[in-house]
Amino acid sequence: MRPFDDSPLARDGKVLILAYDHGLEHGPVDFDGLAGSEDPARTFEAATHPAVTSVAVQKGIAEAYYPSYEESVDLLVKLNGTSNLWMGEPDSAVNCSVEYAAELGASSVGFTLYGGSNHEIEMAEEFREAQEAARAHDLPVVMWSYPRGQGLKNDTAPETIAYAARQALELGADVAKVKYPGSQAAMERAVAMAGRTRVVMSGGSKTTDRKFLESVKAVIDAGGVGLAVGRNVWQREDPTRILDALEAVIFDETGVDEALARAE
Ligand code: FBP
Repeated sequence: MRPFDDSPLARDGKVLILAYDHGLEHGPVDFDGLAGSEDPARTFEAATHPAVTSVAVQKGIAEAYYPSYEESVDLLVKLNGTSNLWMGEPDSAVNCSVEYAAELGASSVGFTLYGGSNHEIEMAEEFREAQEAARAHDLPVVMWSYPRGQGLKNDTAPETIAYAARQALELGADVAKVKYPGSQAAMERAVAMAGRTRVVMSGGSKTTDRKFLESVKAVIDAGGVGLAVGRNVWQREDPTRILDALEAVIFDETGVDEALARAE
């Protein structure tokens, strides 16, 4: 029994996760361009936008801020994560148990798998524990499926992203969060490989409204169910505008021009 459809992680089968684990994964550099963006409360406020189905944070931010937003925001707790200070082969420490995520109020959990890393075996074994515990708690699992490591030349090549999506299906994730492979056709292949696991795109670094929305539109047209996005929302001066446009493209399936017009 897979818990995705009944979960607040999805609305009408679509997903818009607002990711805010960058302070750990990238460090303070991600907050440099916009004063105030280092304040988690600002992103929780953005997550009260009706388009956002869930906010994804690490345990410490969930502990400190979620009690103020329990009524207005749905919580995804990221179970593993590593700082950018780590210089080894890609790996991710398990920082939170599924049990504790549930206690914090999470209605879903997230887990990074670096397929192709020299640490893939240990990470997959850790994922197995998390996925089975999540099943016991009826919590959907989102896999940040990010192939990377010394043997991998191009981590967004179409075949790599198709493999990332397949890995998520094979290992029991409900949602595969993958990088954009560069075209709608490549995303269609990833969606086909993922079978009954839903596919969402990972936002990436900040770009123009139009370029960003075009990639989101290609994902929806390819059969993806949405997006897990961070910087392209909370690094903007006004996160509401881009969330209005994302709501149009993801939930109303409009074109990019109409979405941009709605965000005026
Ligand atoms: P963005 O939309 O800002 O790319 O965020 C998505 C995300 O997966 C975050 O959850 C995570 O912190 C970050 O990207 C990791 O990106 P990478 O490992 O590629 O630097």
